Amino acid sequence: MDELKKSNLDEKTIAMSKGLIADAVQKAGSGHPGSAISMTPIVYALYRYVLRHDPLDPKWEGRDRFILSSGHASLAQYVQLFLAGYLTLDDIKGYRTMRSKTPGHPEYGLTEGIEMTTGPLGQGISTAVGFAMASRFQSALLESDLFKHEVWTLCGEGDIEEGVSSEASSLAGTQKLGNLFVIFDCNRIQIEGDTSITLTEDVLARYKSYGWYTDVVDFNTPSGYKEDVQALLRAVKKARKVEDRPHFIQVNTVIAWPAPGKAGSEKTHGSPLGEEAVRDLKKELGLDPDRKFQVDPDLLAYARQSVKRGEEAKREWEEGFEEWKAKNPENASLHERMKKGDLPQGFDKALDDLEESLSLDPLPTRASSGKALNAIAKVMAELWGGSADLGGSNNTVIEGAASFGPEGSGTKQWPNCSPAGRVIHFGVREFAMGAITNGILLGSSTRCFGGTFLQFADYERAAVRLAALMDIPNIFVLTHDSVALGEDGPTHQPVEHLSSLRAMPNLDVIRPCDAFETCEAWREIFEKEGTSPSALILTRQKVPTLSLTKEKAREGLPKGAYVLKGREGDDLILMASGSEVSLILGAAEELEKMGIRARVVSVPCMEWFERQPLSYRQSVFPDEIRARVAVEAGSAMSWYKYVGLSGRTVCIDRFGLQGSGSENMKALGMTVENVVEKALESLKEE
Ligand SMILES: Cc1ncc(C[n+]2csc(CCOP(=O)(O)OP(=O)(O)O)c2C)c(N)n1
Repeated sequence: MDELKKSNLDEKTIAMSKGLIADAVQKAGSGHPGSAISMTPIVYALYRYVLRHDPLDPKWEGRDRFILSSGHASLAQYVQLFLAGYLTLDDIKGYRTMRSKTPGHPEYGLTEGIEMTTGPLGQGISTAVGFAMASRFQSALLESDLFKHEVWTLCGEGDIEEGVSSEASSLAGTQKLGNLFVIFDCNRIQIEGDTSITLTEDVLARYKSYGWYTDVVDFNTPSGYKEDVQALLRAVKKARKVEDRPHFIQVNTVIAWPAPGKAGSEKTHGSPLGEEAVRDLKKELGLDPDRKFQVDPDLLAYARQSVKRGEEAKREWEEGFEEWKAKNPENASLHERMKKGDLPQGFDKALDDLEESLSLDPLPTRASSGKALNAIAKVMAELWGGSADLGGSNNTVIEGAASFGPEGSGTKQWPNCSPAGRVIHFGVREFAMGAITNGILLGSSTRCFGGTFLQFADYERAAVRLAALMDIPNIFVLTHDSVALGEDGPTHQPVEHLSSLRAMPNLDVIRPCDAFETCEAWREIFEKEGTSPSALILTRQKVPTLSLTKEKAREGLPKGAYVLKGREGDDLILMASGSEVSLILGAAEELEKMGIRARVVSVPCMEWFERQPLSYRQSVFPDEIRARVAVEAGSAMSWYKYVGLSGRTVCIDRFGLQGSGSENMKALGMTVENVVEKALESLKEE
């Protein structure tokens, strides 16, 4: 921030950046030049003067985080990442080409300096709220300001219009996240043109009412359009003085400025400007119209001063870090373990002890899950999470822990609030909860979960998808998993949800059948290889606790499907997940009475089963047994791959009913008699 006087060099670097953006879109033949061009002064100012970052160490823990919520404007970030030293000019030339580091929308894990995948509008700004919460929690947990950093995000009207940004921003205000900074690129243009046809509220007033600090920087000055980087930096300085509220700085811009005949038009949003227009733009910017991908070495050297700045900031941080480690060995070893992703001592024992203590009384799997979660939370200090206003129903409350919130913000029901609080109250904001928990995982080394009813997983689905796409180990706890939830009726009874979640790549959908499988599901969520997210699907109603799972789940559950009861020469296979496993056990008994040997297979997680070697899969589902019945209180779709052409399904391919849980299950065919009937049918077809 001391280098403001060099504004002329700044202007030239910004002009050069805009030329690179126009060329890259032109070369790719497609892309989003408009806002990438007009956001450039903002992104440049952030990387050059505001963010604490080290291009030589993109993952440095002490860095500030920057998220481009307007993912379509990716080139605005890529070009600054190039100027700062994260990317090469060839990367810029490779924009939108296959396997390049510069895809159409920024992708987490692919490109240095990209903190999360963006593109689905609204999610960047909402996930940023999670990043900001993570920084606060982690620094409180480890009792050090070293883990406090700023979280910056740049968004456009599209993000503001998406509902999830309102959910998350509202919560950010309640949480008084003083480390969160949103810059709103207000160009009053979206794909269909002037935003006054869709967005007429006073956005600043809205953010003010959420409890945010707000400010405006207007590039449309009385003396004409001026990309006033210094005015922006002054606004940043002013905002930083306010530490007890999140910050919203609106910057009024003109899309694609200063492309002659194009600036201000929605046509620049999503297609190349055209060769002639790019030449005109370059002339306007003082660049050589005949040169493509023009980079002035002096300006590049000027921009690369970020490297030195970053190295210095990092050196200073590391000195503090070494000192802290020496003085705080306990926290330091917790920190090291969290960074490595290792499990705490006593993790297995906590679950073993819990299983030991379980009786064979029936228990809803959501209740077993609450027990397992709490057993783990006792030994895993970095585990936190909550629910979308259903904590008691989802059994997601960490008992005895404080709530996460600013000091002194407690209520009658939740009197203890603190930045180290482990119970998060998301409010009825499922989508924001998904995005925020994603941000928590991306922004810290803590572990996190979020709960709601399975029915409302659809509300948070787009965030679940981003977790799967980014390959981050989020835990989505989804209870009340079938029509057996009863009297709340069809609006609350999930039917298609299991199959629809299973259709999502890289998401492990786990539906344990009883208390033992539920404990093992939690164990495997933490012990499994890789970092894929998990959806844990749990019952509202009581289910029998089985001695069979007590004996077999530890080994069987991680394999995704296993034989609960069976031997060589079985006549048919009954398979089920969750609450329907005890149903097929009952059916197997009835069949046994008829002299039919039914194998019983519990299928808690199809994704884990698919990863097993063929020999194992065939040992569970031997090719020669073609009479098969799959039973699940949800749509049949995901079971056809296991039942084969002679098989049958006992599933629910219609909406639920008004009635008690047991009435519904009976009316919709989830009965021993029905399973037996289908088994006999399948045996006939063999
Ligand atoms: C959730 C979602 N819906 C739709 C889109 C498609 N889309 C990409 S950009 C855009 C318009 C965004 O307008 P704005 O944020 O004002 O961006 P600008 O035109 O200023 O670049 C739309 C609809 C998307 N990326 N994400």
